[in-house]
Amino acid sequence: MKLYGYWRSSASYRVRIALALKELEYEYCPVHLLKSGGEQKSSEYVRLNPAKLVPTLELTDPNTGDRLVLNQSLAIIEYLDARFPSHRLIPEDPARAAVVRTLALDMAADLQPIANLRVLQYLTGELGQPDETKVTWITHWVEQAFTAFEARLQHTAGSFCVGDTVSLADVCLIPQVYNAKRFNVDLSAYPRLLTVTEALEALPAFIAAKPENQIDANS
Ligand SMILES: N[C@@H](CCC(=O)N[C@@H](CS)C(=O)NCC(=O)O)C(=O)O
Repeated sequence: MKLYGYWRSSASYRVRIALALKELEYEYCPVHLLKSGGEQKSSEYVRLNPAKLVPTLELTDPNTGDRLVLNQSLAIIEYLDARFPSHRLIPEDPARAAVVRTLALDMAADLQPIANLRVLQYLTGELGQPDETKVTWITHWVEQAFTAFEARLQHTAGSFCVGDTVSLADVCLIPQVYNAKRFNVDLSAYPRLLTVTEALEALPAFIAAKPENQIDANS
């Protein structure tokens, strides 16, 4: 298996956590999002993902022997969860699965895309906004998303986001906390979220997947 990603990409970070939780071996292929105007836009990478976004997972389908090229972190994680059910990230119970997906989508669908690199580059580039606007923008959307997440956790959390089992919700939360900290967003208004984060950050799979622990860190 090959994972094309970038150390600071939250969508890549999600897939790294899932792979680590399932103890799957893979080759990590860095795609630098800033160098040379962004390697995600190179013709070589666009053949893997026409959306010009990381991550991409490349692997062989065990049933057909065909090469599979998967995009969209949540689609990748759902695939891994179905194929390698050793540590289920999406519970089998439909109601519990819906709760897990709700929290996961709060982070991966509603928050991450509006703080993505190309959105921020458009703000400060084409729209001519100063760098401070970028920080104001990120802080505003993180606060909206984390306020709702904190309220949800009051009903769902145990040691982790949903009860005491690590799920897709946790896999999606941690990369957004990393991003929020990177932009110095004050997280003191979200005590439950911080408690869950602390518990998750101590787990070996989450440590292995950390941006700082990747071969392309600080590149
Ligand atoms: N919904 C996609 C989002 C992927 C995405 O936004 N990737 C970002 C990094 S987290 C990216 O490649 N950004 C490059 C850019 O904005 O040019 C997924 O979950 O895989």
